[in-house]
Amino acid sequence: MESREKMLRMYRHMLAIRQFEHKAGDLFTRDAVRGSIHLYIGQEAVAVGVCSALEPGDYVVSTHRGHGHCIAKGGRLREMMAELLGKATGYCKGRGGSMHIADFGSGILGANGIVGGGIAIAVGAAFSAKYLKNGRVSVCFFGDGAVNQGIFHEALNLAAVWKVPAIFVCENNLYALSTPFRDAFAIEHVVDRAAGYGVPGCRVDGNDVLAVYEAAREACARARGGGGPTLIEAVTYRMDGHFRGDPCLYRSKQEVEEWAARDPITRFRAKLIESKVASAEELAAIEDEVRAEVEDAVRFALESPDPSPQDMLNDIYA
Ligand SMILES: Cc1ncc(C[n+]2csc(CCOP(=O)(O)OP(=O)(O)O)c2C)c(N)n1
Ligand SMILES: [Mg+2]
Repeated sequence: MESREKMLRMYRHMLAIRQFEHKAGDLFTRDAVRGSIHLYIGQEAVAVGVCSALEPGDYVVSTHRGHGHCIAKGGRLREMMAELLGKATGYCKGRGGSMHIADFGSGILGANGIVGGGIAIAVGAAFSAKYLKNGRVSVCFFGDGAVNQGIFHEALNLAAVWKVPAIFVCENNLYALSTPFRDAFAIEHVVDRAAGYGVPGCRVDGNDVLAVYEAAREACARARGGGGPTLIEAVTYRMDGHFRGDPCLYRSKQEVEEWAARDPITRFRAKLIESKVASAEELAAIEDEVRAEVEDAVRFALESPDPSPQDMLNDIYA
């Protein structure tokens, strides 16, 4: 069993993601968000389980559904929220928005609007760790949709041949936009592809934060020990639409309800209480703290200035 402190940190991070996403969704509805957002609600256990196995210097590469990865790796809520609102105080000075948040100081190499666009970047980061012998690992998060992009094949093959310390985390949430997994794959599971690259693979319940954490810990130990990459398939479900405002006509009410009953936060909360790691009162206190942090981030973002037109041509390579 993990330490109490570690488990409570996991709970705190999962809640922070959930509450951040609810606020981001509200602000989007009020037209305060610049550009599109894809919410991570329902998948929190994947980002938190994986990032809890990482060291601060390790790298993560994220996707269009990236807020959770960023928060789990130590991204600051204020700068994230400000970036969604296109403010000068955001991580990218308001120029990137949701799908380009990066924070190199925390090892967050960036979200990606291109499906599969991060996979090769993660292999490059893993190569640098091997070359510099700095003991870091590089984690790439991507969806089931990215697995059928050519870059997945090239990047996994290269990572396996070079034996770089990369961890490929496929968040199989059963849909790529409106396309069900079953219509896009002739194999049973994403993890079946691992054998084709000669890398170990494992399939975990992506709504069980401790199961994800264990799988990531094993993959990290292998990567740091020179054993090369691992492919993890974390099976999960997005509770919201593909994007904010998606009517979700492609999935049944029954399916959505079945997955709602497997809510990763509700499950972890029950487990913490049942195994006497924390009382309901202690968890409620954490919930209040997280709510205050998220509200502070929203306030900070709303009160922040817009970028100045005078700065428009800064940071541009030409
Ligand atoms: C190369 C590319 N093709 C298509 C799109 C449009 N698009 C954005 S997200 C998405 C679905 C991605 O599904 P998945 O990888 O399973 O991630 P999920 O949205 O389920 O988290 C598509 C088709 C894109 N952004 N990039
Ligand atoms: Mg998907």
